[in-house]
This record gives sequence, structure tokens and C-alpha cells, in this order.
Amino acid sequence: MKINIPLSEWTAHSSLRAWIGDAIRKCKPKSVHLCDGSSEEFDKIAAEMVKKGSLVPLSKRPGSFWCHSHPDDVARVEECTYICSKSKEDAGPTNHWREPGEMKEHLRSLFSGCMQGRTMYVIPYCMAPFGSPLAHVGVEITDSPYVVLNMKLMTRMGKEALSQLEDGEFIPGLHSVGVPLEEGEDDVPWPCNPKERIIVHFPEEKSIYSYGSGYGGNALLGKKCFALRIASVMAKEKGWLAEHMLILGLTNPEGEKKYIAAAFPSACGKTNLAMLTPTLPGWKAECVGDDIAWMYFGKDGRLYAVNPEAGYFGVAPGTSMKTNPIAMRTIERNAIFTNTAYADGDVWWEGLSETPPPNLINWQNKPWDGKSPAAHPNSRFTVAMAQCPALDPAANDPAGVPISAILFGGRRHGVTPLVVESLSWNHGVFMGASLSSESTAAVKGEVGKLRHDPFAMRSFCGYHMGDYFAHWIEMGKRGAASKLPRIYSVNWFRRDSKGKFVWPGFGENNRVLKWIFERTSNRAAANSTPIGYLPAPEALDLSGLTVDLQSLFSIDQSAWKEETEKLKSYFQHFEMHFPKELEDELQCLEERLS
Ligand code: SAT
Ligand code: MN
Repeated sequence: MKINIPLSEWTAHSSLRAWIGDAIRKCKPKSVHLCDGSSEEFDKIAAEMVKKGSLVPLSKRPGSFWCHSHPDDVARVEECTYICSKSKEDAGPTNHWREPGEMKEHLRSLFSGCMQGRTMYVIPYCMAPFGSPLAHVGVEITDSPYVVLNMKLMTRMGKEALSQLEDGEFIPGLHSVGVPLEEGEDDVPWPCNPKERIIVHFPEEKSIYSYGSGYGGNALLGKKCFALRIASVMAKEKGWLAEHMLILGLTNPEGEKKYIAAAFPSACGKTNLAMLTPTLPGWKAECVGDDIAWMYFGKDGRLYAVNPEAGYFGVAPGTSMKTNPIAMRTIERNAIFTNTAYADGDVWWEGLSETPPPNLINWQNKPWDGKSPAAHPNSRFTVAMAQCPALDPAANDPAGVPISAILFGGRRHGVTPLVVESLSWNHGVFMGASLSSESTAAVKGEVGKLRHDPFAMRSFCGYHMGDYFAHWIEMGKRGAASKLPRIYSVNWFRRDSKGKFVWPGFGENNRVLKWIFERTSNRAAANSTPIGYLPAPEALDLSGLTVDLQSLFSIDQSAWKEETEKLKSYFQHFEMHFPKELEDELQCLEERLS
């Protein structure tokens, strides 16, 4: 077995060395590469992948590559994602569970010899800015060079992360595509093993195992596995929050700046909102993060947020100079495109331009038939946030940014209005718990089906969701009451009777954010309704825009009564774990509606 540098030279950390040694004995790779995170390393691995046919360099985008996956490895797989806490009760009703000992046995047999004929890469990475009170180091062992390249773009990866670790604790993540190679056997461009696919978390020992998939959140273990599922457990234990939220800085024409965090399910426009181009004169928006926020209360009693990631894994289809010019400029170079279409040295996807370029190759590397989607609906770009022209100056600040407002949003064609302000912290927590959204292509399965997605964390909470709600209630008591962020429910996706979107969205969301911005300084008017505070007429800046306010804000009493009935039966899943405070909120809502 070949190794690029002796393990003892790479790290002095004894339990890290022991874990790597165990993984080598178990997985039996042909060679081992201990990563340093340098650009030379990135270039070398990318060149090897190009030679093998796994990546195609893009002549029109410097430093960028196109890549297409196996047709059955295109999204997160919730049905094979497990939280293996000691007791089943602790995983709660939103997670799949198996007894940890039994699962360990299964994993032992899966991983045994699984890297034969392949290189094992060892990737140290740091989630959150170096020196942040929330910064944590993870180490991912993988046999996928694609994962190494993506982790380099998405996280603070390499030597510096390793030196941050010193002799401290790290989150181990073992990943394999699950396709050992016989001596002399040829590899395929995208090895994966959909039949044996499994993603497992042990919340007590804080470890991650992923087998059989090479795609996105299944394989880039720093993202959903660590920064959400494992981190949510750490946050509960230590009194902070790990959330599926973007973080955005907003400056008004007078130069006053505030930060907003917003939770939306996967593929519901987080990246677009995080990179918003304001349409109102004099407003400026800057991006701290587009997917995950780690938040804690500072000594001053305010809630602070850091983005644990250092890059974006954004949905490509629909991204264009019209919808998200900031993202378009971010991905002009040094980006990896997975499952988009390809033509003449560049990538293409539905919505990028009105007419597709000639000689288009679809996401499965076949000439496009002109009918089926050319790019997979969950095709993605991976890019370092350092390239974002609207990167917030505080994006790398170890202390994070103070949060003035928290938004919860779903994709709903009816019922929930454009924007509602909660009556209190607990009512806001109730809004988060009540979130439902129509399903998207980010998850394997049916698209467009309404499902409960509390806090947009349905797939990402590493423990009992009822206890998670209670943790949010508790957190409200930790901050200074007058400094707690206000909480809002938003819905950009309401449709009229003909099925057309009523709200233009994208940059025009600036108008909703302006109202929220001013509300948090008590400068904008609101009307009290049974479901919360709605903007008073005139308080929402609609200058130069014609929209049907009635369709955006109407509260259909009977639809809301039905909604509360559905919530009541959904919340029963959480049994004794469902906090009393939220029961009270539900009851008060029912009373206000009657
Ligand atoms: O989980 S992924 O990182 O593949 C994307 C998402 O679903 O948010
Ligand atoms: Mn996400």
C-alpha cells in the first residue's frame, strides 16, 4: 500500500492516527493520500479525473469542470438515512433508526475491503471560520476524488484545519462509493452502489458513515451530515443552534445594516435570497451563507450567526442573469457543475437562456432529445464563497454576525401569505414547527407534494424533533428579551386561480425584507390578524410594482382551520416530547380563528 507522506509526519494526533489506521485495515485501499488542501493538490486530482473521463474541463470557464453522475445517484436519499442513537425514542418520529450495535455490524461488512483498487483520501476540514467559538474540525475519509474537490471548494479544508485541531476532538466521517475494483478492472466515470446505499449517524459518539452514493449531501459529509445532523445534537447539548438557514446582510439607503437568517427547505430559493440583488433604490444585500447557519447568544444577549461552510452547492436550473446575477458571476470560473447539460466547452441548464445552444449534450452525456430536461432538475454548481462578488465583509468573522430577524418559508401555492410577523418568540417557534412545503427534486421521490417540514429541518435534525422544538423554546429564554430576533413566516410561491405565481420574487423580495428591516426598528406599521402581524396597507413598499395584494395576503378562515387541524394531528407524532408552549400556541391560534 502506497501513502503520499508518512502518517506520523502528517499528524501527531494519536486518536486521528489510530482511526485512519483502522480505516486502512478495514477498507483495504490500493493507496492513501493525506490531503494538504493546496491548489496544486486540487489541480493534480482534477487532472487525474479528466484523464479517466470523470470530469470534462470547460474551455469557456477557467478552472471549471463538467461532471455527470450515475442516473440513479442524483439527490439526497432520505429513505436510507439513519440516526442510530442508543434508544429509538431519541431519534424521534422524523428519523429512520436502527440499533447501533446491529448497524455497526452491517457497516463492518459493507466497508470491509470496499476501497480495493482505489485511493483513500483523508480530508481534514474546519466548519465555521477559524477561531470561531463554534468552529469544529471534521475529518472525512473517502475513496471519491470528486468528494475531495468539492470539499476543497465547500469547506476550510487541509493543513490549516488540521493545525486548528491540535490534539482536540474531531468528527470522523467514513465515506465510500462502495465499488471495490479487482486487479486490472476498469473503473466507470461515476462509481456508486445504489442497492447498498446508506448514510448513518451515531449521535452519541458523533460519527458518520456513508456508503454507496457519491452525490451532494450524501457524500460531502461536512454539509448535511455534520453541519446539521450531528451539529444539531451538539448544539442541543451545548446551548446553541445548528440550522438549515441562509444568512444575509442588508443595508438601507441611510447606511444602517442588519442581518437576517432564513430557513427554507432544499431547492426553495435559499441561494437566490442569500444573493439577492435589491430592486429598491439605495438598498444593498450581502451574502454570509446560503444553506446553513450556526447560531449562539453572545455576551451582549444578541443572537450571532456564522456560516459553517465556505462554499455553495447551489441548484443550477433556473439560475440566470435575471434571477441571480450574483451567482452567475460567482460561477464564472473555478466551479464544478454536476448533472447540468454541456455544449461546446460550457454548461447549460433550463432557465439559463431562452434558447438552448446547438449540439447540446444532456446530463446523462447523451445528445439532447429536445424534450426531456437537458439538465437534471437537481443539477448543481459547487464553488468557493470567496468568489462571490456580494460576499459580506463579515463572512469570515469568527464572532459571526448579529441576527435581527429569522424567516421561515415554504413553497406553498395557497394558505400562507407573503409575510406574517409572529406575535412573540414562542409564536415564532410555532411558525417554524408548522412549516410545510411542496417537495422538490433535491430529495429522491415525488415532486410537488405538500409535506410537513418543521424549520426546514425534517431531514436534518439528528434527534427527536419534539425535543428540538423544546430546545428552540429554551433558547428564547437565553437571549436578552429585548434583543431577540423577530420571527417571520414568508411565502414567495402563492399562485392565483390560474396557477400563476402572484409575487415576482427574486430581487423584489427586497420589498418584504424592507418591511421586516423596519419592523425590527419599530418603524413600519402592521395589522394584527388571527395568524400574526401583516403589513399595514402602505407599509409594504410596492412603488413601481403592480401586484394583487388580495391574492398575496388573503387569509382564508376555513383553509386556516383545516391547516390547524392538520397541524394538530401532525404534532401528535411528537407525543410527550411536544412542548407545552407549542400546544398553547396551537390552542391560541384556534381561538383567534374562531
Ligand atoms: O443535501 S444536498 O447538499 O445535496 C442539497 C440539499 O438538499 O440541500
Ligand atoms: Mn440545503
